[in-house]
Amino acid sequence: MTKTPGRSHTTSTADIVELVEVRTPHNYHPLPVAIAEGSGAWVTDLEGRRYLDFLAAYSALNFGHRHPDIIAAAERQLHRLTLTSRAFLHDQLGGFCAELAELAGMDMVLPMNTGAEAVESGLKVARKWAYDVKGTPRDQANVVVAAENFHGRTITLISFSTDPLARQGFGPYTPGFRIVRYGDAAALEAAVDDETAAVLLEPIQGEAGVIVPPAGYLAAARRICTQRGALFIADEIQTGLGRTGTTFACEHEGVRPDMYLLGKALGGGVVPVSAVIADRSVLGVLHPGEHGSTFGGNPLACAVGRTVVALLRTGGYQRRARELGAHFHQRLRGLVGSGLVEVRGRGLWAGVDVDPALASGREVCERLVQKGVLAKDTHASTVRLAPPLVITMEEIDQAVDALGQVLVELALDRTVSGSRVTAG
Ligand code: PXG
Repeated sequence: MTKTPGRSHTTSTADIVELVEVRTPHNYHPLPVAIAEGSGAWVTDLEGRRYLDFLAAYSALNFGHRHPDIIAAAERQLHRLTLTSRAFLHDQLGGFCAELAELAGMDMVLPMNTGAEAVESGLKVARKWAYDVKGTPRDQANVVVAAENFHGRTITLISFSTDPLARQGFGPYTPGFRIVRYGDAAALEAAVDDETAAVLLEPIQGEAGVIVPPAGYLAAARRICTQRGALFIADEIQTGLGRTGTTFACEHEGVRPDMYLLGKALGGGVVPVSAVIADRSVLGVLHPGEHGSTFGGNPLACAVGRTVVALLRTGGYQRRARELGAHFHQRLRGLVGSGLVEVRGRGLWAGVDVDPALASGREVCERLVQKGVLAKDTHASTVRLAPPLVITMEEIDQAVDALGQVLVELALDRTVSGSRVTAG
């Protein structure tokens, strides 16, 4: 008897793989691990196998799976009120926006849901600011962005992507963007003109492979924006909220942007929560009807977001990322020359380049799964490592040891297959 996909009772990873294959478009290529439970830095699959989560949902799980404070806040709010729309007020909105604004040292917060929405919102605000405040002629504003950027998947955001996979086949594209080489302050300076509303940058480029710009780049971007009267927008959706060892990655260069974009970890791994943070002189350009979202700033999101802000106010997560991050990077650098060709990153965040002669990033991730470690490849030979900030030193060692073993085994397999070829 043939099974009807979607009607069978799904119990095993194999069932889930089959069902997902048939019932969702193939816009992802997930590793074949079906997670059933998570706690802290650990997840358990449907068959009861345990894994260290070294992806942490691309940093959306900075506080780990089901952090007790975040779950308690969500549960409390679930029993009180979950949604009002922005047609009315509720008792979590003001507190969330005030507390998050204070954490960032800015005046105001525009709450949204996903990262892409925060970026779109930030770009709309920047254009409106250019016309209303800067005096840019109507519809003439431009925004300068970096090559290899990742800011999300909407038509406008992929319009200024340089990744053909993200972009091709989705035109026509939104005009008004200029792309310059990331990390090149002179190129940035040359691209900014009188009609530039904003410069939009990731302080460290995440999806590009955890690319850390040269020292002084963010400070130079700040200076250029100040001199030319353009807004400096920092997309801290992946870099922010503790990951790199500070609340915001811009802090590493003592830079205060005009606008922070946050998402991912702001939702505590529970709900999608994103935000645009800026001073009143910038966010004050929005008036009723000009922008919004049904779910943006909903009570559940705000209650969770307030708990995330409270956790960050302790400074403990930033400290963990800094201190454990130093150990993490030291250990990873020890593998350079033994299967890795480069290690980049900051805090508890690393992009490691696997020797392409040895294996692909995907192959390394597949083997790491067998050793109980979850990580994800990008751009053929890079593996991203970003454990929850609640990870321990011992767990870091366990994962790096597993990576070391995988690299040794791959080298051994190559030698064996190489000698077979020679022998044959
Ligand atoms: N900005 C940055 C720097 C990001 O890394 C976004 C914006 C968009 O966020 P949303 O919430 O709209 O995905 C990101 C997202 C994926 C995926 O599955 C996305 C990211 C990283 C890895 C995978 O599309 N980053």
